[in-house]
Formats: sequence, structure tokens, C-alpha cells
Amino acid sequence: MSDQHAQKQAAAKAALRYIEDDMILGVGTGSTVNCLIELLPSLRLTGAVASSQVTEDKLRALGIEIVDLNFAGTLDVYIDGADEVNADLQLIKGGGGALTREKIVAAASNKFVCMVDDSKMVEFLGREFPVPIEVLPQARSYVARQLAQLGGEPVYRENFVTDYGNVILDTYDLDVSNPLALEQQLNNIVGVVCNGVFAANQADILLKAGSNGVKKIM
Ligand code: ABF
Repeated sequence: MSDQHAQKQAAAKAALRYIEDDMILGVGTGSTVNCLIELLPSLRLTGAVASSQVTEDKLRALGIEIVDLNFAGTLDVYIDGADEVNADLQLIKGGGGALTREKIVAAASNKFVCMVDDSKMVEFLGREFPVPIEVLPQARSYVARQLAQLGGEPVYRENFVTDYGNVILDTYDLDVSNPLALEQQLNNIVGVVCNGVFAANQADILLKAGSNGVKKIM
């Protein structure tokens, strides 16, 4: 087992303390969340709201009841991973392409617990990892031109369609020095469904796993 995988497992184990009996839990997407999903059958959840079809399928296979967010009301807790995290707990997400559904569930939850291993921590968001932007298919070229005007270099994610039938532009070189402002600016481009900057819905609690254990940051 790689160190990184062991760290993801440790972060997932640490997240269990935020899950209470009879809860409807918001469950994210990705390899760290998969470590958490494996632990869920031993808990007494009422059900889960899934942030992607992949997660939904995994939860169902374990016998966990899937709840439609429209009938769940505000969730107490959403637990998910991230692709990059800065010191203010602002994130880039969407490497797995589930950013829109993830952002919806995060917005509908009182507490967003984010689990990462050390490798996800960055001083500046977006310098290494591109900002994934979900776009309506017909608007792809228009949005790409708008992103180029902002200094970004959009790369069309080939052979990928989101759960909502849209496409993704992984956008390099955007200036993410003010994550909240950029998140809003990207949302204002016609044809953009959602972007992977999570500043308005940043993490409330970060569980950061490293070689010395899991550190909680709030
Ligand atoms: C999801 O999981 C995505 O937003 C992100 O792409 C990924 C995090 O990576 P990992 O697979 O390492 O958990 O939350």
C-alpha cells in the first residue's frame, strides 16, 4: 500500500467523527472519498446524498440508501476531497469531473469537511492544477475564447461527458490570486455551468493527512 493511499485512509478515518447516527450524509467523489465509503456500512446512516453517479453506484452497492437532495433539506455534513487546497481552505476541485454536483451538495450543507493528503496543499491555487470548468456543449468554443481573454489556456477534456451531459475545459494559467473574485467572474461567462474554484463554498474543516498523522485545520 502506497504512503499516499495510507494517508487517504487515515484522513477518511478521521472524518468519521463528523458523522452521527441517523444522519443523511453528503458524500463526495474521488479516491479519498472511496476510502470513506468503505467505512460507511459499519455506521447507522439514514442515507446519503451522492455528489456523482460513480459515488451513487458505490454507495448503493454497499446497501446505503440514496437520498435525492431535493428531499433531504439542508445537510449537516458534506465530506469530500480536493485537488488543491490553500491556507484559507479554498479549493480547486473537479479533477474527476463531478464539480457541479459537488458544489451543489457543498452549498446545501452546513459543514464541508475536506479530506486530503499532504500533496494537495499549495501556496497558490491554479499554478499547477488547471481550473476545471463545466460548460454547455454548444458554448464550448465561445467560453474558450472568453477564458483566453482572461489569460487562461483552456484544454478540452477529450472523451468526457459530465453527469449533466456537459463538457469540461481544464483551464491553465488563470490568475487565482483572488479565488472568490475569479469564481464569480467565471460564473458570469454565458455557457459556463460551474467552475472548480471552491471559494464561496470553501472547506469549513480540513483533515490533512501526512507522515505524522492527520491534522485538523479550521
Ligand atoms: C473530488 O475528488 C474531486 O473534486 C477531486 O477531483 C478529487 C480529489 O482527489 P482524490 O481522488 O485524491 O481524493 O472531490
